Amino acid sequence: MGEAVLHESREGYDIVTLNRPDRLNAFVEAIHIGLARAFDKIENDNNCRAVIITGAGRGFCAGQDLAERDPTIQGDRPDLGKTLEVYYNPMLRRMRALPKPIICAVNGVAAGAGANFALAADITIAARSASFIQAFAKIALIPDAGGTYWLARRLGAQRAMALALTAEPLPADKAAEWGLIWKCVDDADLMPQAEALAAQFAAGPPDAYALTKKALQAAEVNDFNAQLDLERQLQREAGYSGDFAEGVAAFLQKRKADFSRRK
Ligand code: T3D
Repeated sequence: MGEAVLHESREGYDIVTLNRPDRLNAFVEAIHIGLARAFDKIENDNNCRAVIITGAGRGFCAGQDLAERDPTIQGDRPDLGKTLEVYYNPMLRRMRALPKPIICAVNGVAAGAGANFALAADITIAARSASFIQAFAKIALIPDAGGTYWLARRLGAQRAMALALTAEPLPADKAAEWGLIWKCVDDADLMPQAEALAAQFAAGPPDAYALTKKALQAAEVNDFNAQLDLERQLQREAGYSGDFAEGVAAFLQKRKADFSRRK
């Protein structure tokens, strides 16, 4: 059996691939451990300035591997709160806190926690053949892995509730039309577009990206005045970063900005 998570470094960005294609990359402990290892490296590597997460084979991720929840093996009253707190939630918190853009390239079906893992990326792009399924109701669970948070914020009450209660697949093009993800592209264009975006971020201003991520996350809870105060504080940091001076100089000199140096 190969590695459950593949991790490659490219010029300025990393690609992390869930790799259990025969199980549609369903989550098992080895995937959680592989993702945690990948993030250990990504968080500490200044050469990695953006991340792509994708899946091997025809699926992106089918959520929790249900073979691990077989009631004849693990008992019929498992503590799922514990598995979320030990395995899923730490990873989702790390993704949100990472001061680098995360692009999720959804190559096929994304179901259960797999769908919501995809939605936790900063930018989610999906292949036209992909779909998003809040599969939980079919096995008598609620959407987890951040699903209730993203559905309620991005879709509005009716669409969020209907997807959660019916477990109907949402095709990628409709997910983009509804604003659940950024865009849907032809299957053959998925990785080229994700990599072009990652390369763009790798050449962009890292501090501005980190501060933008922080500002937009805070906007989910702040009122207008608090957000204006935060923008003032973060823009001050952006101005001090040195990249602003380079960006303005490049504009005035009609050349491409060079954000390659770090502070
Ligand atoms: O437990 C906790 O810690 C709490 C956290 C819970 C989080 C969750 O994610 S709960 C939700 C779990 N996921 C699901 O309920 C989805 C189950 N899968 C499906 O409904 C379907 O497989 C799909 C709609 C995703 C795709 O359907 P299809 O027809 O394209 O593929 P398939 O034939 O169903 O799947 C291909 C193989 O993958 C198949 O195995 P086989 O027959 O070739 O040996 C199938 O059993 C396997 N597979 C797919 N999903 C899972 C899975 N095996 C284990 N666990 C899965 N989740």
